[in-house]
Amino acid sequence: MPRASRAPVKISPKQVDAAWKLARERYAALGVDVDKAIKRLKSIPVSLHCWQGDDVGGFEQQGDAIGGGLAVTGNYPGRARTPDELRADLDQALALIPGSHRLNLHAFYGEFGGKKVDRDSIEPVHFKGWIAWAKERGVGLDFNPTCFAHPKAADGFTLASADKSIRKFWIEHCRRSREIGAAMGKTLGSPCVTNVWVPDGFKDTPADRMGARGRLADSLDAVFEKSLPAKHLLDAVEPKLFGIGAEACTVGSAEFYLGYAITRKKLLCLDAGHFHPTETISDKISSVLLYLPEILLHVSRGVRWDSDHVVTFSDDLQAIAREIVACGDPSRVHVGLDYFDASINRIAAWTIGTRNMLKALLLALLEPPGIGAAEEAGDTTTRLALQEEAKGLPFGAVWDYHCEVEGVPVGEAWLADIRRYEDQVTGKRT
Ligand code: RNT
Ligand code: ZN
Repeated sequence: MPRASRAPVKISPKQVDAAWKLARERYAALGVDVDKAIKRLKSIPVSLHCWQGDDVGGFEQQGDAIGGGLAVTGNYPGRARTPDELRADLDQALALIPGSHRLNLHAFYGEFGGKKVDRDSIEPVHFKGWIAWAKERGVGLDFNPTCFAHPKAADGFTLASADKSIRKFWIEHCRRSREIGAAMGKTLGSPCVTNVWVPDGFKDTPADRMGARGRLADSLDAVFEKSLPAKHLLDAVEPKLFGIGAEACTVGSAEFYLGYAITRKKLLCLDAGHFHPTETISDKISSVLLYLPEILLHVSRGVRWDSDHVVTFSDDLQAIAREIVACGDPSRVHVGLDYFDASINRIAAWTIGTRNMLKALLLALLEPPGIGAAEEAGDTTTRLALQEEAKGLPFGAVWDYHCEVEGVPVGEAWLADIRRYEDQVTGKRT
C-alpha cells in the first residue's frame, strides 16, 4: 500500500501546555470552564463498532455474502481474521483514543470453536472471550442480533417474512441475542444496549406494505416478550430509509420504529446515514428525547448511496454532538459508531472516527453560554455572531491537552503507532 514519506509531526508537551494555558484564558473570558468541559467529556463513552475491523465479516466462517442491502468496498490489507486479531486491533485503536469506551459486538462475532452454531442456537458462552476481554479492560459491551449474511435472510426478509418458519428462526435469534446482552450487562456491571436492526424491504413497489409491517411489529413483540432487567439490558430498535436491493420500501422505516419505540418503551436508534440526504439526525434528538427516556445513536456519514463512510469532523457531526450536550443530560444518549471502510487502514478508520466524535463532543461542551443567552434575549443577531466566532476559538489546544493528559498521542502522532503496528502485525496478514 502506498505511504506518504513524511514522518508525523510531533508536538512537545511544552507546546501543548503553552497553547492550553492561552486557550483556557480565552474560554474563561467567555464564561466557559474548560476543566469542567474536559471532566464532562471523560464521562461520555463511545461504543466502537467491532465490524469496522473485519469488513462486517464475523467469525462463523460460513462464507455467506453479507447481504441485507449492505456493501463494504475496498481491499486494504490486514483485515482481522480471528477474534484474537480483532481484539488486538481494538486494543491498538483504544490506545490512541482518550477516555474509556465501549465495544459494540454483532452476534456473528461469537467464538464457536470451529463448530457450526446456527443463529437460533447462540448462547452467552460463545461470547465469554469477549466478556473476559472487556472485563479486563473495564470496557462495557453492547450487542446486536445479526439478521443478515445468512441463507435464511437471502431473500431480504427476516422478522417481516411472509414465511412463518423464517420469522420463527429470527425471533429465536433475537431472543437469544437479548439473553446474551443481558449476560454481558450483568457480568460487566453496565447495561448492554442491544440493538435490533433488520434489513427487511422490497426492491420494487409492494402490493401490501401494511401486511409486512404488521408482521414486523408482531415478531418484535415476540422478541421482546420476556422482560429482562434494565440494569443489564437496554433494548433498541433501528429504522432505515432504504438499502441496496430494498429501494422501494423498507419495512422498518422511521415512522414504524418511532411509533414502536414509544409504545413499547424501547430505545430508538438514530443512524446518521438512514434518512433522506437533507435530513439530519441532530434535529431529531430533542424531539425523540421528549417521548423516550433514552436513545441510541449510530454515528455514521452518508455519502450518496452509502450510509457508512468513516465519521469526519463535519458540520453534521458537530451538530449531533451539540444536541447531545444541549439536551442537558448526555447520559440519555448512548453514542455508538457505525461505518465500515475497507479501503484504508481499518484501525486508522476506528481511530479517526472515534477521535472525531470525541472532538465534536468537546467542542459542544465548550460552547460559550453567550449564545444561549442571546437567544433568550431574543437577539438573533448576537446569537449568529457568537456562533460564528466560536468556530475560531482554540478548541484544538484543549483537545491536544486532553490527549496529552490522558496519555494518548497528540495530533497526528497516533498515525506513527498505526504504521508500526501495520509493519509488525496487520501488514503481515494475508
Ligand atoms: C444497517 C444498520 C446496522 C448495521 C450494523 C452492522 O444499515 O446501520 O446498524 O450497520 O448493524
Ligand atoms: Zn446503524
